[in-house]
Amino acid sequence: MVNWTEVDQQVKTWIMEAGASIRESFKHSLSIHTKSNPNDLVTNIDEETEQFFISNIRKAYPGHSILGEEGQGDQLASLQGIVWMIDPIDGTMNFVHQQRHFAISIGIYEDGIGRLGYIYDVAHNELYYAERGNGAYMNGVRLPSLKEVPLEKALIAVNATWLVKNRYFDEKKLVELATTVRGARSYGSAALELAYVASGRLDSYLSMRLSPWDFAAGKILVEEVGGIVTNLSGDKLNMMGTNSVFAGAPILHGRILNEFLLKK
Ligand code: 2AM
Ligand code: CA
Repeated sequence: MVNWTEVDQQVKTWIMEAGASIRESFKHSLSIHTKSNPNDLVTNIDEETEQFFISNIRKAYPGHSILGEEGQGDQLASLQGIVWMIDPIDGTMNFVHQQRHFAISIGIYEDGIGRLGYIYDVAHNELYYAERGNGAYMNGVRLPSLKEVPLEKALIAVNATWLVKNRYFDEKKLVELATTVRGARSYGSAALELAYVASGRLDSYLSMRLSPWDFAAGKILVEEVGGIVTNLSGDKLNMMGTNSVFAGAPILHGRILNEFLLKK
């Protein structure tokens, strides 16, 4: 049996330690490389932070599996058992260019079900976390259930680059949505954008293509405050591969889905 209270205390200690070390790194120059394309960045701090979590998890919980953005974790054949989904720095481009608007994101799943989720806004020292069945919190304060807002009063987040022609989704539907709602924003960190949905700072978040470590923690947070997280077709997310992601309170989620995303 897993002692979730103990795991929770342990993760929070590690996150605070990693966050302090990332803030300290602002004083030093970064080593930046590119991954799949010239705009897909990774730094020595992404790699060192992932390694920090992985070595701690392996020591404390040798039976658990790890899925990490920087590839230092395990190759998983299934989601059986306990799986840690880690993004050491979500929003690496913001980290490099702005030293803010990035987060450490950790989701802990048991047999494919999200148990604990953490999103730490390192620059603002804001820790969002949720435990399945026990609510979601920001710096110890419980987050209320999501309030429904009408479409016309909704503030949504969608990456600006998806509003121009792209190979994943009909951009015209997204432009229509973005110009119907009250406002559209692009923050550049999927984890933070999901934390903002969970805390009511945003009413919905849409992305065309994310990996499990980008949304693992955010999904738990949003669901704990009564929200819905699916792909852009309204289907359940696949926790083992890339997905489009769409989050919001149930009525707003349904309206956006039916009136914009699924519209022929
Ligand atoms: P990252 O910063 O950890 O790469 C940017 O809109 C958001 O999408 C970030 O959360 C970013 O995570 C994520 N993302 C996932 N896959 C991406 C990719 N191939 N290129 C750019 N951003 C990606
Ligand atoms: Ca990421």
